[in-house]
Amino acid sequence: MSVEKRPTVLSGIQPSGRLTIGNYLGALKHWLGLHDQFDCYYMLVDLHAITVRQDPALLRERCHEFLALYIACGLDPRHNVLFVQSHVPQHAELAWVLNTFTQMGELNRMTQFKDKSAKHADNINAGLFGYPVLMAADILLYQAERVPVGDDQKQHLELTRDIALRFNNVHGPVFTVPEPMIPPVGARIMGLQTPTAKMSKSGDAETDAIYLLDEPAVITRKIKRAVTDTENAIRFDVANKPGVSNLLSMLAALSDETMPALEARFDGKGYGHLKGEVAERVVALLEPIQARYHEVRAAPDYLQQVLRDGAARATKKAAITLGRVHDALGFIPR
Ligand code: ATP
Ligand code: LTN
Repeated sequence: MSVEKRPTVLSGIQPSGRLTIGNYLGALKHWLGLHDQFDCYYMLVDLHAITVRQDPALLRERCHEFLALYIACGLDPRHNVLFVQSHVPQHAELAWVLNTFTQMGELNRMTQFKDKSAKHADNINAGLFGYPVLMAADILLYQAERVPVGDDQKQHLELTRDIALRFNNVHGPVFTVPEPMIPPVGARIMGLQTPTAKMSKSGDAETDAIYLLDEPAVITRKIKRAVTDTENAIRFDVANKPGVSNLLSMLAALSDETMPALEARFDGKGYGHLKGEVAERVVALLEPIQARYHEVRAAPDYLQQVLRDGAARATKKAAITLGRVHDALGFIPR
């Protein structure tokens, strides 16, 4: 296959809070290695992050931190386009157009909107409501075939597909209709203290999440204190044993062992055993990532160069699609 004809993959993470093991197992991990088959675009979605109020200095700091973590996790900027959403003005421009192809009723049904507006009741802004339209613009601008995300983004992906099909029905085949790539295990890691709710990077409870930059001793302590149940039987049963099932899911995602194999291996063992093994695996995964992170983070000029290159490469592709969209709509060419 010639290099120009390779299909495109795109994904993004909001630079809010701190990256968690959930973000890694549900999304980031699956971005690695795709560049062999796809043209890969990975973003820091700062335009999305400001739908919740952010401290400006902290937002800037986090963008650098997340970029360094992308690289430390194994995303090589020579093989992946790494960029910041706000550096490519076409995202906001296409979102405006796609707003006119999205119904209020569709946006009203989005569970992330419902969750976030309950959490930020004092600031239910129009950006929060239109969030999925901007996400559709992110994806459709690059004609992405595949979008590797965690389970919580499935509904947004379905809406993106509907918007693309609707535009194409009116104006001809301008957009590629994307497919989600949701991993079979690890797509929904739950909180350690509240295993009935998704582990979140901007949650309030420090002990609910494992952050990629947590010290090994902190990781081990958090896992040892994770909520389980009183039955003392290790089996995967989300409805009745959410805490134990979450630990098993993490282990399955970390070890590539199947759930039946894990259940058999832990048959008759105690929760302490399971927690010990999960902690060991998480620490072994994160130690080299953290070491590499500190190296990369200490090279601000390099990070700046990565972002400059990424923005230039992304803009090139985005401008082509936006030109086609404007042409299809009947806008006079500049
Ligand atoms: P926030 O808490 O700040 O809203 P988040 O932790 O949900 O953020 P996002 O930036 O919304 O993180 O998501 C980045 C990627 O990580 C998405 O692909 C999302 O599906 C995935 N992801 C987020 N949380 C989890 C989780 N607990 N388990 C698996 N994947 C997750
Ligand atoms: N909405 C996503 C982040 C996101 C994204 C995207 C993911 C914004 N644009 C494009 C994949 C593709 C989230 O909240 N996790």
